[in-house]
Amino acid sequence: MNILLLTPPWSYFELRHPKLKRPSSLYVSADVSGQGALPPQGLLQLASVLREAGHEVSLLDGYFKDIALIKECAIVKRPRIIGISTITCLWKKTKALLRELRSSLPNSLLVIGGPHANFAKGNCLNESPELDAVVLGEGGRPLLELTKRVDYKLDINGIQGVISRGSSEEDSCACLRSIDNMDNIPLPAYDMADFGFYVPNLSFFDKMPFMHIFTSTGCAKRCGFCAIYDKNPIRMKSVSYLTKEIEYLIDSFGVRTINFYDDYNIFSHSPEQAYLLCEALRNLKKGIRWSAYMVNFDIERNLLTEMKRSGCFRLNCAVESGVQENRNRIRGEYFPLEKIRKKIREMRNVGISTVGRFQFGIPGETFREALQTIDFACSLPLDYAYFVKILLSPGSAMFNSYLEMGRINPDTETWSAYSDFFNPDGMTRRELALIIKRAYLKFYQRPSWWMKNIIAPRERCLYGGYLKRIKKAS
Ligand code: B12
Repeated sequence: MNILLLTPPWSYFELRHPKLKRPSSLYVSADVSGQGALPPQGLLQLASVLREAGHEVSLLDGYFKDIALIKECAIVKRPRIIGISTITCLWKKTKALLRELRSSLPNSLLVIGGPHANFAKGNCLNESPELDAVVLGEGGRPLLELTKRVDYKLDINGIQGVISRGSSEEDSCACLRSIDNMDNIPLPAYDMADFGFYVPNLSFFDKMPFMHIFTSTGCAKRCGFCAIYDKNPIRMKSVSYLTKEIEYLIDSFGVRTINFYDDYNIFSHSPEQAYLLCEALRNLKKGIRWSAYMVNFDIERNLLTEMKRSGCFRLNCAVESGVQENRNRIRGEYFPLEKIRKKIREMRNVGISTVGRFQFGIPGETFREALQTIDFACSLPLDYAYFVKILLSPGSAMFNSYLEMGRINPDTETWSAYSDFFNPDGMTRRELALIIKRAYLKFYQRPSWWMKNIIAPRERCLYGGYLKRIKKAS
């Protein structure tokens, strides 16, 4: 069967300035330089599952494209099923896309999945009359079942994990977990990603080409701001699977740098497996460079040394807050701040550079506490830091608590990508905006930081490479 997988049209510019006119493509450079744009891993995974089952799959990422172009591609392909991966801040755009697709392809089955589907569930069908079904949770198995039913012209109602016009939300939501063993799913369809088009965030940037990869699905943590892995336990890819995936990326696409993108990944979850992965990466002898997110600071120095030896150049550390109580609230665990300091020092001592992530606007956090966090960030031996308004994903505990306090407008269309939609309870919105500016100024204005990072020859060469890469993408 002919299936088209899409993301709605998007760019960071439009997400930041929804009322302004779409910029010209010259803007791509400015656009990606902030956050980086990466191929949609969810769709790459679904594409490989569908292809393995014998379907003909095409993939189109809406990054820097418009509805007209996407519609044109869809008309050329005439797919039987169109699957769209969407997030809450792009739901309005997705509805407009669905309208256009329906008008020109009346016989295609229109399906959505991804974070917004999991959050809004059956409401998506109420809000978009053109939509046929909403796939919840891990999409592979339900989507395969859906294609089978369409193939055999059977009723699509009553599929586990799929809400359709004729099946109730309760029946469909019983199980959102469709992957039992990560090793049983085929490698993501990396051949469908345009390696020349995407640029990673500066904090993962090194030698190009680059790809981000996931070591797991689900999560073992329950962080207050995240709703994604709400009901699903963690399932890890095995070391041999990961090694095969990385080797495939290197051999087939010339990849030289990877980032382990899951927040809570193999290095946080399973030190034994992490040692084995480092050994396997070293044995590959392909000189791969890698970075990772680091959530768990209870990591042995020996493992850090092994990580460095296997190519790790940077760890992106989720410090979150410099006030112990607020950190505990966000992470749902107690880990002493002073131990975090010690671990970051160890990372640097073994030669891994570090980025600290800090979030402001945690429920109850005061302006004075936020200032304490800035001081804490500046006192850590970090190479870089980034400071954001807490990235509340719709449906998370902290999001719901702000909603209950009446501090979030219940109209979903006002929920922007940059957490501009909530009024914090411990400080004013103005103070929250001010604190972010102040944090960046204070962290990056220190002469010691400039001496270390800008004047050092290796970093100078890295920034130069990054600017060149962005220019090429545009
Ligand atoms: C990687 C990532 C990015 C990358 C790549 C995004 C991309 N195009 O895929 C970059 C850096 C570009 C990015 C940018 C942004 N991101 Co982002 N990103 C993530 C992250 C960390 C992982 C997503 C991922 O690849 N997961 C791995 C894959 C395998 O899983 P998956 O995508 O969930 O897909 C599975 C299922 O969801 C389902 N599925 C997904 N799509 C579909 C479609 C169909 C048809 C079906 C049947 C099933 C299905 O099946 C898949 C396989 O099991 C998530 C957080 C998270 N932990 O999920 C945030 C997240 C998705 N991002 C988010 C946001 C807000 C953004 C930005 C707006 C920037 C920002 N302010 O943070 C932009 C918007 C860009 C965009 N259009 O997506 C939010 C979305 C919140 C929401 N509910 O709407 C999340 C959830 C983070 C958060 N704050 O909670 N992001």
